[in-house]
Amino acid sequence: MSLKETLLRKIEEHRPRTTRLLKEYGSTKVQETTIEQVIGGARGIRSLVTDISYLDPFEGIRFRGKTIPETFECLPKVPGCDYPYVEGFFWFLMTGDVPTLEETLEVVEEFKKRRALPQYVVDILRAMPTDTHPMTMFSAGILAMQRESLFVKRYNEGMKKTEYWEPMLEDVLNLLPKLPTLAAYIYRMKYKADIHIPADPNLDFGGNFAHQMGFAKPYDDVARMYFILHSDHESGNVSAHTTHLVASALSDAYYSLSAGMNGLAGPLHGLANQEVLSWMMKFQEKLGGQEPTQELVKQALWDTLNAGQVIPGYGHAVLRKTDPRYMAQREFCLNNLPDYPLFKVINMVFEVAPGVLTEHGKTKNPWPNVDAQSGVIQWYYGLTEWDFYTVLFGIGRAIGVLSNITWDRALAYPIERPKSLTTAMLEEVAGIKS
Ligand code: AMX
Repeated sequence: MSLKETLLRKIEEHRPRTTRLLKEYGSTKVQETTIEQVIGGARGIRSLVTDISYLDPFEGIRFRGKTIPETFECLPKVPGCDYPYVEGFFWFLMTGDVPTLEETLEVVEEFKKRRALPQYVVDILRAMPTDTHPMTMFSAGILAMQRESLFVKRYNEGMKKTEYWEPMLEDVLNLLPKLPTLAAYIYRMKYKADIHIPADPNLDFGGNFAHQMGFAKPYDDVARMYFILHSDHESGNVSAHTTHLVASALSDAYYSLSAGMNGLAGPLHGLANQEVLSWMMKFQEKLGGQEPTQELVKQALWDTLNAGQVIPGYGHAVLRKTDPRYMAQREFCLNNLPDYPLFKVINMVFEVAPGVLTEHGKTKNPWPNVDAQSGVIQWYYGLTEWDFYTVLFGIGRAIGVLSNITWDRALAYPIERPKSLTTAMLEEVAGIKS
């Protein structure tokens, strides 16, 4: 069965569950909402549904019910490589089924056919000022391709609501394979003397990305690991939620993903991996050749906090323990770059920062998140232009959020519209007399 046929079967099985919940249990209470949640960025308000991933505060992420190690273990691997095909992972996120090698290779071939970047996108990128942030270029490149949307075409022709997911899937299948090509073009144009490397028809999503970026093995595995780890973190994070929100207006995949990427570009979200590296470099500069010690790391962390800044790569809105995505990357580092000095400093921060943050007393989670560990791997393999790191995150995140918006249309989730209150109304709820 093809991906689309499998998905159709899954969707038809799933629809009655959503319909039943709505019809028979629509007025059942999920939770009470507090003033703290209303003012505090909707933190913890249970108002989104996704079956693609679930984030437990203590265990961390599960993709379609599987932990990170289980996910890496179960999926078909690229021959001679340690990590699975991104294409197989995409099938898994979309359908909830672990694909066979044959099914995986079907997606690999489909993606190859669709990965070329239109010339007008190249022209747009080239027209942007050279100091434009790579995330701005990435988002603009995605948005520029909106004219290709089949969802818009079919919508304008008039289609039934139950069919919405089909052209959404088609848009997703056209857009996702172009993202590594778009990213590699931006990278080579900005940082590698504008010399570009043509795609290799024999390579998969991760392998071809490494090739077009100009990085030798095992960077292909780094890319596969990175994209899978960053793909999804349930629906409430800024990039996933934004993509879902924009798509809820029946905006197509291009509009929605571009918007999600703009949210990812913020320093409290995806840009944190760039901030971690920049913090590390400033710290090393301050050391002026001295060997880093726990005392010096502690002092630098306090200097950051006392300057009113956050420690990048630490804390999380949902997680209350070390992010398993951090641990998966740490394991990669222990296997591949155990003696690398920057990795050693990162480990020192890992030993010291939770204590400092606990003593500081503000953050609810003093443990590292995914971003604390990802930059060092890129740096080690020669990708030192940290402005680019969030683009890597963006390619990965697209796999999850594009799967989610396909399901959003399949299950006919409505336009999103939470209700707001005035401060005076909240004061009234609280019983405050003016
Ligand atoms: N360093 C210093 N202070 C921190 C902190 C950190 N790493 N993490 C949280 N705090 C502070 C908050 O700024 C807040 O202070 P305030 O009361 O003065 O406003 C207080 O602790 C309580 O915050 P919280 O409830 O623990 O976190 P949150 O849900 O509001 O925010 C996050 C979560 C990730 C934005 C925050 O922990 C942070 O800013 N971390 C550093 C940036 C970072 O690593 N972001 C990446 C997150 C993962 C991702 O999305 N890629």
